[in-house]
Amino acid sequence: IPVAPEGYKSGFVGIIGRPNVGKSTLMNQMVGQKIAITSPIAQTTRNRLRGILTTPQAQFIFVDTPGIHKPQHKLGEVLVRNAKIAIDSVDVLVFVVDGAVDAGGGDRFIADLLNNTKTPVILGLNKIDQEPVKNQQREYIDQTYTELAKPHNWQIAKFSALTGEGIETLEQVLIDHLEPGPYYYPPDLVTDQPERFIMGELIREQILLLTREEVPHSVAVTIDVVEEDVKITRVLATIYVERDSQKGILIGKGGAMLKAIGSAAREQMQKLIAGKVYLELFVKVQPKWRQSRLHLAELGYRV
Ligand code: GDP
Ligand code: K
Ligand code: MG
Repeated sequence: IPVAPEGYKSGFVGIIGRPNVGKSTLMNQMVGQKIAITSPIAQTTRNRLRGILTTPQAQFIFVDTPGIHKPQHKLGEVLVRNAKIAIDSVDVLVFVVDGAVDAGGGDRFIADLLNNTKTPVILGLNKIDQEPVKNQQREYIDQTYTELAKPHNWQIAKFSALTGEGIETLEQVLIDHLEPGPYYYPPDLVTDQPERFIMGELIREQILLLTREEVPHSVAVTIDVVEEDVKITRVLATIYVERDSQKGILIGKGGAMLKAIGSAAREQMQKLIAGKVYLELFVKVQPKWRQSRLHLAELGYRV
């Protein structure tokens, strides 16, 4: 890693918020490349994922997180505990909210979590490109977020993570909160995750988008082979499900669903590697305990 120029700034930017407010979309927009998968489905993001933006002035390491919601069970408590750790371990936070709808209990729950942190918070009012839902007035919506921010003295930044509107301003606001520091990552790197991990995620994204709620979120994907040839990169991947019925849905009539998943994922992968991809998908049924081992391995644990 090269030595950063005199006065160079760097630091970690945590992206938090309710599910589906656009955290992963924001990270992709900031780094200028799709590294985190996004979908209208909650719990699309499973792991903490870092996205790196290196500009002549600063290096930002964005930390995308799974959405925070009020815990209804033990696993939820773990999520909240992890979120708290994430909150305290970054230099600045973007608390993303959905600007197409008024502030709700979910946002206030997170605001309360932020009560005791020393980390500076920017309230990121996202989706300004979108028409307000539920016939609400934009002025009214904005007012509810002004009130959310007020007791904490949070600065508000308005933007669209989807179109990029307002993103440069957000970048400026963030720079002001960074201290002088080194390059934490090589300047040309956009994520801390290996390409293989993102490839698996791109397949999982298409499964979420195309099968919707029919295949549970527990589906796991492994990338088994990546062979780079001069003209094409050959990728073999396995999708693990828990039941035969789920395998049936994934494969579809005459293999139509798997074909659709494969061709959409392949297109995304071609963008990722900027080259041609040949993708072959396999579907395997595996009982839950085997899957959870797989999942742990995916998260970097030794199993
Ligand atoms: P996350 O769960 O907070 O990571 O949210 P995602 O990034 O997965 O986005 C959830 C949904 O909101 C997806 O369908 C996105 O396309 C959509 N979305 C995110 N940002 C924007 C935005 O600025 N404008 C609009 N119209 N949609 C957005
Ligand atoms: K989502
Ligand atoms: Mg996400």
